[in-house]
Amino acid sequence: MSPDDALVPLTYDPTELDRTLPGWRRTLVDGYRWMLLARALDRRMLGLQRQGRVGFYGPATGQEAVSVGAALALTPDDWVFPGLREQLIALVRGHPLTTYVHHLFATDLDPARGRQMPCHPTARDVRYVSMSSVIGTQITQGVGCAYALKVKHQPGAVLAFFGDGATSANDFHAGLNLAGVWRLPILFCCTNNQWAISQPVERQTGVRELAQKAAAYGLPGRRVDGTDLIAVYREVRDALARIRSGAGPEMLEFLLYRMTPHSSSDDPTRYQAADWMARASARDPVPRVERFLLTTGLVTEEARDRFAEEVEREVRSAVTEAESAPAPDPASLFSDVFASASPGSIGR
Ligand SMILES: Cc1ncc(C[n+]2csc(CCOP(=O)(O)OP(=O)(O)O)c2C)c(N)n1
Ligand SMILES: [Mg+2]
Repeated sequence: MSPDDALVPLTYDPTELDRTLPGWRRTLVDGYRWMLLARALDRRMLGLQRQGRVGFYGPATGQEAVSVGAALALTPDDWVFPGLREQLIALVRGHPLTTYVHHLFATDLDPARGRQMPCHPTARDVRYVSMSSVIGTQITQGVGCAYALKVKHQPGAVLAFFGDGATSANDFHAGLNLAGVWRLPILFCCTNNQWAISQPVERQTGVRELAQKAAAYGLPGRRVDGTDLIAVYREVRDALARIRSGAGPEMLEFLLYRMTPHSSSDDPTRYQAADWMARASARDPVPRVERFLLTTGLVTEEARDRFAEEVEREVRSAVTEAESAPAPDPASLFSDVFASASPGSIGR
């Protein structure tokens, strides 16, 4: 059996989508192209990391439908507090790919000037807040932002992303608790890729579905197929509509498969079952949406090949630009850190 035969297809009826999801054709084609770009970026960056040209990389292969589906459901007023694998959201919202690649290479044109770990970008232009690597902290930070939106009567909602492992961290419980008490405009998005590095989700929690944890804090929680771009887009769009109308916070659990090592510092062959990748490939979000688009005629094979070439070119050109950019001046170490440099500091 070829991997294509094993693929679990998306089985939506286009006339039903016309009725329930206005604009879905354009959204899906755009989303598919972004997913191709993310995959090209992962391939290239993992290769560059192995060559010692990038320090660290946390791939999102297998998780692209969540980032793209969510990003396409946002408005410019919304804020994103990402986990390790949601950089694509910043790109879909308009953060330039070259700026993100400058961040990965820690050049002087990285908005954080090389002070953040690679894959932890900050994209102020699109309300995408840099994450701390400490698991779960973006949850309470997102809750703080949602609280600010509420007390200042500002429009918009917050999306806070975190993995399955983070649902066992203190910040998850503190964050959902306060959001529930204060009825804050926040959507908690759990990307359940079934692994916290080498710890499988069933050895981490006694609940059947992580979405059930939301009930403890008075929030609706729902499990969604995180490998289905249409399902993600629809669920995030609908949840945000409820949240914006003042209905209070919610949690979505996106079930998906991590299709790469945890990061460039990991070797999953030491702990994953031999059939893991075969099971994951059957639900690979990219071929799933691609096959649907080809079958419905929304994308032709020529357009698919053209997209694939274009995104490769975009990634290549961003890498070329970043590799020729200067490193940050060591004297800039304290810039933006202190109002006035302390005695003895560089660049006084
Ligand atoms: C408080 C804390 N404990 C441990 C770690 C080490 N660590 C980094 S990633 C990770 C697993 C995270 O798993 P999950 O939340 O499922 O996210 P995923 O990486 O699978 O997307 C761990 C334990 C950390 N960064 N912070
Ligand atoms: Mg995980």
